[in-house]
Amino acid sequence: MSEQLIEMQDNAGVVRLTINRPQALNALNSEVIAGLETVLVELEARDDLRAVLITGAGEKSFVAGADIAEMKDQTPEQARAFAGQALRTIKRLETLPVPVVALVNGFCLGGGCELALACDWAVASDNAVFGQPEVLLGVIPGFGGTQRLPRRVGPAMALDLVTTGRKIDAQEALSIGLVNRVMSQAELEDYVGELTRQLGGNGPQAVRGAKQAVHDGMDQDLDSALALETSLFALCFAGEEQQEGMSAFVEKRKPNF
Ligand code: DAK
Repeated sequence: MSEQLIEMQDNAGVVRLTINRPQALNALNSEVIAGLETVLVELEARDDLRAVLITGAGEKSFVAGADIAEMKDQTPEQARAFAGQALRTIKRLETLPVPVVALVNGFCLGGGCELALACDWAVASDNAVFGQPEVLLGVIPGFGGTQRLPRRVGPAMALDLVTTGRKIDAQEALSIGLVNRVMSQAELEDYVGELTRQLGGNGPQAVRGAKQAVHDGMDQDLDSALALETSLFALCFAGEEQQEGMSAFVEKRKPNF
């Protein structure tokens, strides 16, 4: 039942996930979150996975936040459990071993913005609207926004957004580094198709290693992080991919990964 709320399309290891609850602007209720977690557990185990794209159904909304109607009467214990389920799921998305791209169409608010923050890339349509409006509802972000937002855009801008609850347009989101690219709705699909083809066509172990180095290194001091990079770099030479990539260069042909 819950899986139907998450649609999955697979094209040679490039997986597109669509949060499919357009009647509520794809708001995250516990059923959507459970469905997403089920799919992510499946993806974690796949060696052939190359890239993941996550989006919301329809052109109006990526995700308009956590489900306010579901949260309204929660006790502190229920709120803690709800946040725990969402945090665990968002962490699974963030730690998938391949690049994860958020395709943001329309509203990207509250829990939606927190979901996008866990992705490696965010590509937004020019009608996208971002924000952490939780304070307007008498709560604070509960799905990681107070922690991932300052790490992405810096503490001053994060405090601006989480304490005012103001919404920003796609251009402002681009200017503060919340998203990588902004384009018209019409251009979005072609661009994302090309991006995922590019990500999917690169050396898969190298792409995984690069993601791991950036993610794990960010939590370490510089010397430890550089040592991690060296280990992962050396590991590249233990597989066939490096041979193929470098041989292809020398032989003036395209590598076949
Ligand atoms: N939750 C539930 N339903 C939602 C929703 C949401 N976040 N956003 C929209 N909907 C539903 C609307 O109720 C409406 O349903 P019907 O009335 O048709 O049944 C339908 O989607 C269409 O929405 P509108 O009629 O409002 O559409 P408009 O174009 O007029 O307005 C809007 C679009 C995005 C500006 C508006 O819907 C809106 O302001 N939505 C709420 C946005 C928001 O405040 N998002 C943040 C949610 S709070 C925590 C855990 C989590 C969180 C915090 C703490 N703990 C456990 C500690 C995180 C909280 C959030 O994410």
